[in-house]
Amino acid sequence: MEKSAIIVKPDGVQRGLIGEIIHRFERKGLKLVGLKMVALDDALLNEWYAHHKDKPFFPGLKAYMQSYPVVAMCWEGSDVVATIRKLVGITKAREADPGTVRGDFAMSQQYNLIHASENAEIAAKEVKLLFNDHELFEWKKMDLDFVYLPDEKK
Ligand code: FUP
Repeated sequence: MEKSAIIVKPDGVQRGLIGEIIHRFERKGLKLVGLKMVALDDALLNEWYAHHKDKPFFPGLKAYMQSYPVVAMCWEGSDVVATIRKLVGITKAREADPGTVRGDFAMSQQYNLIHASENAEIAAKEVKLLFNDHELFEWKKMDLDFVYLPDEKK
C-alpha cells in the first residue's frame, strides 16, 4: 500500500496536538508504520524544502523547523497521500476548511502544525529522508478487513 510522510511541526508539538493528529488518522482507518521524535538537520531541510530554497520565507521556515523537535510519522493506506492531504487542509491555515487539522486548530501560513507529502513520488523520497529501513514496520493490522473491501487494499 502507499505510504505518506508526516511531520508534526514544532508548533504542533508545543501546542500538544501530537495525540489529536494521531487520533484523527487512526480513526480514519490509516495504518501507522513509523513514528519517532527527531531534530531536523540542515541537510535534510535543504533537500526537503529544495523547491522553496529561493523564496523569501525559506530562512525563517528552516529556523522554525529547527526550533524544537518534531514528530515524524509514516502512514500507510490506499491512496493515503491524497487522503491525508484532505485531512490536513490547505497551507494557509486560517482559510483551511473546518474539519481539517489546520482548519480546526491553526491560523497561520507558517505555523500550520503539520507537513504531509504532496504526491506519491515526493512521499517515497520523504519517507526515505526521515526513516531508516529498520524504523519502518510491516505488521498486520487486523481491522483492515473492515476498513477496505479486498480489492481496495492496494
Ligand atoms: P504544504 O504542502 O501545505 O505544507 O505547503 P508548501 O509545501 O507550499 O509550503 C511548505 C511550508 O512553507 C508551509 F508549511 C509553510 C511555509 N510557507 C511559508 O511560510 N510561507 C509561504 O508563503 C508558503 C509556505
